[in-house]
Amino acid sequence: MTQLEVAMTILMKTFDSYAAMEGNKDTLNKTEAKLLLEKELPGLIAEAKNQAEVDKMLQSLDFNGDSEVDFNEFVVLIAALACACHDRCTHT
Ligand SMILES: [Ca+2]
Ligand SMILES: [Ca+2]
Repeated sequence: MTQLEVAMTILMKTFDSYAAMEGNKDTLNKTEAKLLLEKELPGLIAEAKNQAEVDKMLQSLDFNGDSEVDFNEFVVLIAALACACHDRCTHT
């Protein structure tokens, strides 16, 4: 596999392993989503100043408003983070 393929596989596996912890195994509930962010994206959590901001971040992830984060919604977050990161890395 190429590096990009490996990266995509890791994304899917990471999502699946957290999504399978409780309830619906295809989606992240609030607890699972928070845990994933804390464990896998600690830098992002560190930028949030308080719990309310983390909650807001999680809420903004849930585009269809069903209180769960599905894989599509998760990928949008990752893409947004990658863009922000790319901007920061290439324009400084
Ligand atoms: Ca779940
Ligand atoms: Ca949702």
